[in-house]
Amino acid sequence: MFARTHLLNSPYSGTMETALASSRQDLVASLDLIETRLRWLSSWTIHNANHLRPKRDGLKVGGHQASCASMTAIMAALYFHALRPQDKVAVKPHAGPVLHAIHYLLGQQSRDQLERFRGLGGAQSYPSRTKDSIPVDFSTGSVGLGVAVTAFSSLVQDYLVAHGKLAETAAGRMIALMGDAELDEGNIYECLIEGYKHDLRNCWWVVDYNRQSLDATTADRMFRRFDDIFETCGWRVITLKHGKLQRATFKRPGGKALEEWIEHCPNADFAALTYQGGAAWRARLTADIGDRPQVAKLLGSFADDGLAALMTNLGGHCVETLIDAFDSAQDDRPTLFIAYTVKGYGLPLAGHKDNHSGMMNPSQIEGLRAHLGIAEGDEWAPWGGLGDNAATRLQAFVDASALARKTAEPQADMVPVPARFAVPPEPKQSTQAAFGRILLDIAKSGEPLGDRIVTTAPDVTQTTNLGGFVNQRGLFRRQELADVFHKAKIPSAQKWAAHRAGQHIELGIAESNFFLLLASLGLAAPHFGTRLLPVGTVYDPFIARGLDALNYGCYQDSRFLLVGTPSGLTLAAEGGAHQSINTPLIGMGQPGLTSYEPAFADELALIMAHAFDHIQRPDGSSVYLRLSTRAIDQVTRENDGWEADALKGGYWLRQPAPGAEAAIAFSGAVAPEALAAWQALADDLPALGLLNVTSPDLLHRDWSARRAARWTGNRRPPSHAEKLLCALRPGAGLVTVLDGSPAALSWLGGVTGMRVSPLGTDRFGQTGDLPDLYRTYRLDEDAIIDAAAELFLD
Ligand SMILES: Cc1ncc(C[n+]2csc(CCOP(=O)(O)OP(=O)(O)O)c2C)c(N)n1
Ligand SMILES: [Mg+2]
Repeated sequence: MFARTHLLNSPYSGTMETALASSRQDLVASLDLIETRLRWLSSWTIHNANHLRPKRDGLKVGGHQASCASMTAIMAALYFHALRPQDKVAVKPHAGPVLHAIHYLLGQQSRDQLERFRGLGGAQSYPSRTKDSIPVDFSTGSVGLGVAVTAFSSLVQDYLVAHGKLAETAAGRMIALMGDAELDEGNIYECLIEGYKHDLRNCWWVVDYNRQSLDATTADRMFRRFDDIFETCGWRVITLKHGKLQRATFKRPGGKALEEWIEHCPNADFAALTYQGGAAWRARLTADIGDRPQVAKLLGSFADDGLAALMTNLGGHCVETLIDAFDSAQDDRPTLFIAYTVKGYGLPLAGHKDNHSGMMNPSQIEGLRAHLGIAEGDEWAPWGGLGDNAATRLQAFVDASALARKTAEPQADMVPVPARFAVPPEPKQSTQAAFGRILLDIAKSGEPLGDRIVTTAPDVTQTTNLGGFVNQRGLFRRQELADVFHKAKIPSAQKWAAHRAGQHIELGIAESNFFLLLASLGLAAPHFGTRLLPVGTVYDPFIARGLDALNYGCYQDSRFLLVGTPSGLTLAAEGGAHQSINTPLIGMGQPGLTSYEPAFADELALIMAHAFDHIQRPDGSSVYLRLSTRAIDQVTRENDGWEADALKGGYWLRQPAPGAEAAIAFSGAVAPEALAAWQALADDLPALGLLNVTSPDLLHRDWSARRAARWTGNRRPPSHAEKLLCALRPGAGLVTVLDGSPAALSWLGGVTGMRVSPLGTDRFGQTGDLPDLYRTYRLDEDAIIDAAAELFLD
């Protein structure tokens, strides 16, 4: 009876599959065989990379056979039973080879790729969206992030459903397959809290609960605590502690005592006994509970191997238990499956506390091969060790799976971006104010662009000037939320009503969540077929708090616009912890992110129009704008000749005369000081140039690519920095200045071989007003003049 119900509910109710798995027994048998194949192929892939492939560098190749074997049953049951085409999975990084093995069985991964596992151009160590040839829904690697990102993708999916861009029926489950040590990562709990606030749904996290981390076995004290934490946050917790065999045995005379013994067995003891095997289990159980006649009889009914198999028959290795658990959670409630497992299950490494990086030696893998009946030379055969009939049947089974029917990721249309945005007209303004104004204009414009922008901020919506956009477009929530203050007619500049059509996703102060949400929003196009244009604002210094999550988003080639504001010493009265110093270097050093630090509103308008286009282009990237609340006098332009250069990273705000022997190069909010110093020096140095560097990042990248091109045969024209600086005479002097790390600009001296006097901040800030701070940290006009003088003193 169960089998019928199961098949009706199953995504595999196609005729072929029904014929193949006409009974639950068939389904279980197929999944069991697939589990074995996954365990073998993942082990062999790692073995090949470490022991068979020639090595040139003496370095460890690595791979995690024990972490893989821990999850093979979970992944077999998930991928070939529970998964639907619309579901997306983040795979525990160290189970990457299992994912490759799954696609190998499906004929979607080549042997060549597996043979080059962890080699150049081969299957990646950890699943990678951008580098792997198989479909990967989420990259993983930095533990914890791949888990939490699924919650945010579920929120993005809800956003698209609410905005009519995705049918409710097309909504999938966002699934994380996670290691238990990932539960130690703080970002998991930040995400749980945010998920609860947003009424998270359609999310499954499956914990491979092997109670081992990298270093050792994990703390017994956490037993049941995870249930409490997740249930408090609205999750259903399903614990898969025992497999079918264990549950059946517990019902036999003496079984209750055995169950209780397991219940109280410390993690480390359980792991050690697992490693030692059947005889050790028997000795220990006999010593602890063997004085009870029924227990003695029960133990006596198992041979040593059988006893070892019984004791490790945990829920996460029992396909039947797994499919029942997955089948029981068919609504949209977020669900945590705690699947008890043994790290290294079915391998000689099982349970050893050092098995994380442990690997089977050649004779051990040979033993496993023989045990599985795989003929020598057949190691790569997808169904090696199985008879022809079984192989054909299993191939048909996997070919009929939802995974096999999963289509390639959709290509989303580009959202048209106006050629330019109106420049806010105020003669004196800050880049942050201009940013808010430009976004407000977009919100009011009725352009398609405005409908696709989604804004978010970690509790700094108002102080980063997103308020105008939010007032226009509202907050997003699946359930409407009234603005109590507005209803009560209490005056407030900020409307805070939430509804399904809202376009701002409110977040608490957790920058890791902020970056993970940006990463998820920025993957809406490939994940769900609708492009969203995420705009996230954060205080510039607190970018550092979410740096790994930012890196994670960029690594997946997610596309968003990040605005760090306010920044630098211009947060004067806020004090040293709020004054960002090294973010210009983060902007330069982060792949997948192009950073700009505009000084004037018209530069910002130009760069924003470019950015909304750039984040949509296949060869584009995410964009980071470092802005400021410092209102400065805007410059008047004679023409728009500066624009093209500004988009390349810099332009001459004051063109040097031919053969000039010096220039000042600045970025961002120190423009007034740079201009004043230029003016003051003009009498003595009439040829002096003033270079406005809008993007140290672009200038540097272009320059180093040009250098590299010479050796890689991809010739490219002289870099923009070279073109700009060759306006000066060879050996000229350069004063560089920005409100941040001086290293962001001082490298410019190397471009054509110039002497440099670098100014910037390289120590913690403090409270003060801006004149005091700029004087103290030597960013004022006098400092620039002194730095220029220094160039000529020697
Ligand atoms: C953020 C981060 N810190 C450290 C590591 C190194 N590391 C890799 S796996 C691991 C422990 C994994 O344990 P668990 O999640 O339980 O997975 P298992 O291999 O036991 O299944 C650690 C510390 C990492 N990948 N990411
Ligand atoms: Mg573990």
